[in-house]
Amino acid sequence: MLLALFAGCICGLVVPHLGIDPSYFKPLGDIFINLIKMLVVPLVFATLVAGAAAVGDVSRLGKIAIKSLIYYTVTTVFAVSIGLIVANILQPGSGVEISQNASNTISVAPPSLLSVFMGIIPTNPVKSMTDGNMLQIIFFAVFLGVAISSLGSKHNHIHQFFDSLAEAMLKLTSMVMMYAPIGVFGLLTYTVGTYGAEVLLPLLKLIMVMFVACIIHICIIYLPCIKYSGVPLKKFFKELTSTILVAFSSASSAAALSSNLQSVQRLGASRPVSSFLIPLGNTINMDGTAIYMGVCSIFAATFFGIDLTFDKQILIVIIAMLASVGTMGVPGAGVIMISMVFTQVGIPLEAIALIAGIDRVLDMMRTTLNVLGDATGALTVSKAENDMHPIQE
Ligand code: DAS
Repeated sequence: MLLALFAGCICGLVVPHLGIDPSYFKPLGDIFINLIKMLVVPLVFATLVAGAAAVGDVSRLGKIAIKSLIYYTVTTVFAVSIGLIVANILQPGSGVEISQNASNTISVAPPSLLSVFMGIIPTNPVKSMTDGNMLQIIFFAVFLGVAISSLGSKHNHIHQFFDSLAEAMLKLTSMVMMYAPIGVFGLLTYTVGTYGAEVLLPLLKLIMVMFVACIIHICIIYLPCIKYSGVPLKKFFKELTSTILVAFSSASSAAALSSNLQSVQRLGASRPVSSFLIPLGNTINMDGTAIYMGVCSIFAATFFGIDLTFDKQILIVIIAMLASVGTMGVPGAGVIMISMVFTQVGIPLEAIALIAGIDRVLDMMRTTLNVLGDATGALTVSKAENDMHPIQE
């Protein structure tokens, strides 16, 4: 993907001097954008129904589930908010402004926050899916998942169907991501060839802003939680070194799941709590992805000259929190899900192509934060349950 980024930049700088119109390359990118649009609705629906059915009837899962969901909600809201605040201060997309009509983008006029809350309950779930109304899709998927889990073992086949559908959508996502380098090459050749090389400077700033936001989140949220759990900081990061390296290098929190589970149990988290929270957190707790969605929303809006009012930024917190719940722990999942956030607040999806070129770097950072959040959550809830064991040396 990074090679596609550099190839697209070089090609974008060269083709205008050869008398070639850069817009000849745009269809390569439009195919990528349309493939992403194709994935979002079925991927979110299937993974959320399967995820909600896995969590099951919250009353049955008792205090652990409620404490876990409170921890995940609070830390994810903080994550998006930190991403938005840092990006508003550092302005990663400033320097080059492409007005929407110039980029021929199709943008959705964002609804007001009140109409979003009033409209979250779908009157026709099928219409919600054909309209791509992500909040209504998420609302219906979560309720359907909990309903499926309450049907009991007699209807396990329904749960298995949605699990299989979620797996199939994951496979389709990885197939679409195989085309991504071509799409990124086409869109970057068109973008750089049309707007010039200065369009790339904000990308480097975007990586820096993401890094700063992640460090702030660790210091403000995770360090106090680790201290509360009674685990020494040095021991925590030493024990999680292998998990961090797996997450950073693979950009997949699913790949780091088993290492993360072993690490938190060695750090004293109880088996019942850790074996519930780590897999659940791996599925629905993605603080790094939430930060990424906040930071990239400000980057894309600034880049395309869109004014994100306070109302719209509150909407981004809600959508990004829900979108991060639906993001799977595989490479590149976040760049697909961010289209939900962009669509809902009127940011052109073409911004995804710019971000996709450096997404691997952003993915490595956000995935590392995702697994750190899962480990911290398991230790925090274990401590809250008074169920911590001695640290294994
Ligand atoms: N790479 C995903 C993960 O494994 C996160 C993302 O793409 O946002 O957690």
